[in-house]
Amino acid sequence: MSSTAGARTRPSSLRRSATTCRSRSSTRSCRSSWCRCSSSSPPATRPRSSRPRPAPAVTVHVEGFQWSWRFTTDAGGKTAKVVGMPVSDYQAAQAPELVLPVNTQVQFKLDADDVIHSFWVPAFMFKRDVIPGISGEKNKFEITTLNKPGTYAGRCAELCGVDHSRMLFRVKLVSQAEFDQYMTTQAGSPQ
Ligand SMILES: [Cu+2]
Repeated sequence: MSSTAGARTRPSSLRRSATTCRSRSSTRSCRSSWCRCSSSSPPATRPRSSRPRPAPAVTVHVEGFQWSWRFTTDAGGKTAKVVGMPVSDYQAAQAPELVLPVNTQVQFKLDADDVIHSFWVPAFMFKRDVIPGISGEKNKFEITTLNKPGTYAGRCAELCGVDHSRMLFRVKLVSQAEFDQYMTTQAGSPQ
């Protein structure tokens, strides 16, 4: 019992150095003092962050202006454009509508030429400022859309001028088949 207890109390570094390399035919990799090849663990894999990320299925170029939005959607080699007009709360049904598929990775690129706006969809729990001088190539983010079809309200969250409150828009989430149909019918014909 005493010999077993003694082995248990040895420092882990000593246990490692006392064992021999069982998993490698060459001792070349054992020259480094940090080598722990005796543990028979596989070689380190590439860090997760270095793996290429899949391209988003849909890209939306969002342009804020006084006082509405322009949405340019690219998906599957097709492009659809929506140009909005300022609307009041009681005209919300006429607000520009951004159509997206449910449960899909979407990249938003944000641009503005006049003043700072803020793109906000409360149901997505995300908003981001749209800033003149910072292009959409730098000011961008990705989300996965909700997995629930429906129409979700959007608005500007930055006081940007006298008609700021009229910068309403809608995000309509539809099935992938409906989205494909939308892109086919809307491509090249701005609303
Ligand atoms: Cu605003």
